[in-house]
Amino acid sequence: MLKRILPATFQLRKGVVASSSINSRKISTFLDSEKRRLVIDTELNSVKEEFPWVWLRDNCQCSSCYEPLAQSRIVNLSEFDQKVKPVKCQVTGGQVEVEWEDKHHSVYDYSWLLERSFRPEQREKFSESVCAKTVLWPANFQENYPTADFNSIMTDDSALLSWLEDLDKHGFVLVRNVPIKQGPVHELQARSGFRRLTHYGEDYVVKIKADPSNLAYTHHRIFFHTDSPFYEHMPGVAYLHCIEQHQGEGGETMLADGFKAAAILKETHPEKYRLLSSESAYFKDIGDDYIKFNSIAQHPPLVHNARGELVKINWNHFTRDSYFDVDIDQVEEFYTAMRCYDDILNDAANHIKLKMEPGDMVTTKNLRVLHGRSELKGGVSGRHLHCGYVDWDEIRSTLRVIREKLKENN
Ligand code: NM2
Ligand code: OGA
Ligand code: ZN
Ligand code: ZN
Repeated sequence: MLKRILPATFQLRKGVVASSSINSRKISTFLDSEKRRLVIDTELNSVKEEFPWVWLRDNCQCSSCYEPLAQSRIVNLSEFDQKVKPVKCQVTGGQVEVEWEDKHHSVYDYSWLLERSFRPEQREKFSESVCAKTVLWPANFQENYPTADFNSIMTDDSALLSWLEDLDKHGFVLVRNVPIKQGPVHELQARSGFRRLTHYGEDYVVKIKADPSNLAYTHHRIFFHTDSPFYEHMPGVAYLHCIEQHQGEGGETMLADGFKAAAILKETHPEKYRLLSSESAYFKDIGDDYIKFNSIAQHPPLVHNARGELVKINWNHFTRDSYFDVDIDQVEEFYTAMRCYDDILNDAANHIKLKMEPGDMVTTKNLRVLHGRSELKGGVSGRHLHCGYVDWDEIRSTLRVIREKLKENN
């Protein structure tokens, strides 16, 4: 059952399980009727493990409750009494057996239970295995940003893993030595997940176009932004492959760590941070490209998850709508807060700048890192990027698949 890399403390415990200590009853269990929990007490570790009865019953692994091939629960919440009580429990041969008052019988691997410990430290470890802790860009990021080699990513699973881990940790990796033609974006999308379709198509070309459907297709500068906040579900990673660069001045890529800028805002202007987290703007995109589109979504600029962690930035002045669903008394404060965050992004200490060369590909986690482009001076340009997106869920999934694959091969 146990497939993940286990934290050190856990391996110790697994060792205990594998030994005869369970059979020699060094591990005791008891039923705490007041708290309605199964308590497991090991002699070797003073820490008690406690499991709520309702959770144990909900996670019974027997064939009437769980389908192992589909790894799915097959009993509905309505199909067991949430107040059901165990009448007996015992630990034998690495397993914890529970007999319930309704005659149901459950068996859990001891190690399986410990992995799912409710202790905050264990929950934190699991949470970090689901999503890497963000590493904010250090002051010298301009000189030290992560890079990856296209060919290595395509042919070597450890190189693929490093690229995706860097993307997970830092939100930006410059991929180098990419063949200078349209195509490699598709190869990298397929290697890391699959294409995310948007109303600009399953890929898109950034060039100066005669009939631009987006500001990106003009010579104008594009200030710091995350792509497509006009969607409820924005694309997770943007792949921007340079096939031809602007010959004159401009066309540089600017990148800013939106989470770092937010941390600075929180520290220096907590009220403004709160406002950008609790009030929303509309973002809209109307036009005709891959399909005729009229997209509109409402988001706070700073989005947090149920753990209170910042998880997503919605920042795009060129698609921010003029409709504004904020109490009229808060409008000025909202603008001041936006301006303050934007100033932090624009502070040279908080962003990096690079002018891609043909064969470079910017890969950027769109939920966290803001990108921009300086004006294509002169207005006429052969600059040509081939671009695409992959959803962040697919990147996280591929990360885990490749980790497992590399572990199995070792
Ligand atoms: N493009 C480049 O949010 C945006 O408008 C970003 C998206 C047109 C696919 C640009
Ligand atoms: C975009 C974009 C940057 C560039 O296409 O979304 O931001 O360098 N382009 O042209
Ligand atoms: Zn069962
Ligand atoms: Zn963009």
